[in-house]
Amino acid sequence: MPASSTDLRHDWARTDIAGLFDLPFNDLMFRAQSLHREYFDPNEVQMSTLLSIKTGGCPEDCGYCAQSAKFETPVKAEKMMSVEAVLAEAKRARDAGASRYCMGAAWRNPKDKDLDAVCQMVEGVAALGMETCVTRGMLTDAQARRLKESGLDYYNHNIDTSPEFYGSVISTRTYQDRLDTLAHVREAGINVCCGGIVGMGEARSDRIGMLQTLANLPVHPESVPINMLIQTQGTPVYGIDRLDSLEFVRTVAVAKIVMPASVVRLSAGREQMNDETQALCFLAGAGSIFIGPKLLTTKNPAKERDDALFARLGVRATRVADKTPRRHQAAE
Ligand code: SAM
Ligand code: DTB
Ligand code: SF4
Repeated sequence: MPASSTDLRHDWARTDIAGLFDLPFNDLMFRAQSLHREYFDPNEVQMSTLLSIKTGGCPEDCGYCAQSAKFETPVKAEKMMSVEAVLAEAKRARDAGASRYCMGAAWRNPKDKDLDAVCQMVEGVAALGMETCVTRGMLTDAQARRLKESGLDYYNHNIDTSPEFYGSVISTRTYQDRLDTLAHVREAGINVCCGGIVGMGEARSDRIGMLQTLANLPVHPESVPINMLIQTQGTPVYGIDRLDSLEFVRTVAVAKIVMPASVVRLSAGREQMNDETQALCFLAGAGSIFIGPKLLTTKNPAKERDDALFARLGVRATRVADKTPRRHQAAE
């Protein structure tokens, strides 16, 4: 077990991770929170805001996603937003307290012309004093280098689930394609944001497999989003049984234990969670959330609800000046 920053592991066996999931809940929470405190201020939460810069019409078939052109969903394809419109939204998000702006596009892999516009958005958002994050599908090494040159801080690209379950959710790109993109991002010197999605009917063994893949990457992702499935009519996973909220909290806690220096993000699904479940996620070591009324295409809690929750919990926003994960990977 990692006991300190000098001890980050990359050789997790599935049985080790299964043993963590099986711990009595109180022991699991104690372990996760104790490790979290070694690396982070336990009462600070980093806040990002998302914007969909190119919505819908995506050629991929991710079975959870309302933006895939393969499914009949309420989300319709739109053109890419202009650089000016994106920067106006980013300024609003900064003024509402977000320290990072994440721009998402429903592309399989972008054309060079589109990448030019994304680079201008990154430069403009950075000039507003915010960290930048982009998520827009697969990247070649040259594209990753180009984004790095524009000043991009983070690239989000999730492995989503275990290698075995992956094929029942997505058929248009492979697990290896995703790992290749992550390697290009890492090699370009961009911080990696990589996690997954739970509540799609996967087994606990798949949640274990997903966390094993993440924790055994050569360098842990700096940011690890754990998304609770938001169900949208028309997607293949619509109507599936909701994952037990304590199993979701366990997943957050185990992610923290296997990657203690990473920022685990309580990502999609907060709108459907009560305050108590969110509080347990913070106790389990979640150190980051999305704020603002919308994720990409779905609802996120309103500012008033989040403000009330943070006040009840005594949670503060991480200041931009404190943005670098403390001691991250220092001993690797
Ligand atoms: N199109 C890009 C891609 O897939 O790389 C970026 C955007 S995609 C929306 C980013 C991640 O959001 C997905 O990998 C998935 O983990 C998560 N996500 C997408 N739809 C979701 C949903 N309905 N509920 C929860 N998480 C979701
Ligand atoms: C991530 O892991 N979750 C965010 C972000 N990365 C891009 C996206 C959540 C999307 C939820 C569904 C929607 O709003 O369309
Ligand atoms: Fe496209 Fe991303 Fe949705 Fe998959 S998750 S269908 S790649 S927008």
